[in-house]
Amino acid sequence: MERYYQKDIECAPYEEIRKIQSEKLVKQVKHVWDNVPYYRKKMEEKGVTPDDIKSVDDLHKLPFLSKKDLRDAYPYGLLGKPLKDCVRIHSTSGTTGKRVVAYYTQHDIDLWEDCCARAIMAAGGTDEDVVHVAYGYGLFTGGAGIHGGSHKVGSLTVPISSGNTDRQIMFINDLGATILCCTPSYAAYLGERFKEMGYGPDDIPLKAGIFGAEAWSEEMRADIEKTLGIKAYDIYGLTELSGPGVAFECSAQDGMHINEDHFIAEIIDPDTEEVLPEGSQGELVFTAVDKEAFPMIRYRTRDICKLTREKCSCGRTHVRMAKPMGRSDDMLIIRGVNVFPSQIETVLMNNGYAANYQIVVDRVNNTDTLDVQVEMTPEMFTDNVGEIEERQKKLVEGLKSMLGIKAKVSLLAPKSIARSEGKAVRVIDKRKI
Ligand code: DLL
Repeated sequence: MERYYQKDIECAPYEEIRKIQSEKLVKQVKHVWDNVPYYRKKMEEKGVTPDDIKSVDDLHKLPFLSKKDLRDAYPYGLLGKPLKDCVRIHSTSGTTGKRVVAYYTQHDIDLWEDCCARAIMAAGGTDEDVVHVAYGYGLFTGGAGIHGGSHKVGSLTVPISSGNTDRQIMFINDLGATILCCTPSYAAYLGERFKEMGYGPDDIPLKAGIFGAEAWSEEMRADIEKTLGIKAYDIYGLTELSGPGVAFECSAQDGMHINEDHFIAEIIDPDTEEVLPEGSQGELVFTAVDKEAFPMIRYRTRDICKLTREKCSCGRTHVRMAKPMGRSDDMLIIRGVNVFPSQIETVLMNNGYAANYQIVVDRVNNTDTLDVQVEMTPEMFTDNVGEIEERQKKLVEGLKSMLGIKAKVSLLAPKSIARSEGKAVRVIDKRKI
């Protein structure tokens, strides 16, 4: 049995977790009713009062919160505590419209860092580890959250932030970093750079990686694990709910345990808003039952995934979420067919390509076009036209069978697509421009 950070709670029987959630939910609903006029109005409009909420079974009676509510209530409309009790903000990296600004009391920071500490422990971290935090620091939650979690575990924390890849490599080597934390696309880039510099997996001190903040495929995991010689763990979270650590992977690497003592998860049909049974694919909705300053109730994440309560070999009992397929707003509709970038990534990686690709969507003569541009790896790079055509044909067929529609494939020379230090931009949709 591996070490647990908070075994009592992480391995508690379902009934116990449900009891904790119910007690906290009742309190939290009362808290927002009393302190967040914006949400109270939403409850009144739906004809529900705190008296109607007696347990988790009543959750469905409460109104949803959406990104639109966050925009409408910007900047202070959803605050659950006076500003004098808040100690920090973080914000999303959204490029359009107003950013989401999330507030934290010291209590909120503590519970968030606790969640991140659980994630680090679940990835095998201890106070003997050197945790290299290459998520961005600043308004983004990645750096600060993992940093706080690493302190709680007692690991030596390296707050390097993102960027300056060669310096990252020097620090990893010189300090003997054992756990790398960054986006999966940046981990892939670090792997590529290590390889170019002549390091094989056995020459790199890292043993584990905690990667999240964007969708990544199982194929990409295998690739990163092989290049860096590590076990790669997924971590999920969003600014509205605190940041990383809402859910994390354990040694089973088979779905992410949601920290259910703090967050109640539901899956809904994004169109009808109906709650779906366990195992169904739909939009993930969270209720944060402990957060004081920014108390999200039934927050619609727009992330599409599934939940399972099947027993996990690690012993943890908290519900697991599958890797999100992507956000409902990342989903492309091409000639009427739903396409997730992660499906394209799977085809590319199954054919031996690395995750250096871009998806360009356009509309020509009223018809949507899909152009998948992918770099050849240095090993496959050639100027033999016949060979390139053969490769392109294979990818076109693979994409057709995965997506059901025809895509154009462009094979590019190695290093022609810009590398990302944070969340990778994979899709260029020219139809919206
Ligand atoms: O990305 C928080 C985070 C930082 C998570 C570091 C993990 C590691 P936001 O910038 O608010 O917060 O973006 C949240 O990113 O709704 C998902 O769409 C996506 N996302 C986060 N983690 C994963 C993951 C941070 N493991 C949005 N897999 C979420 C897929 C993820 N998508």
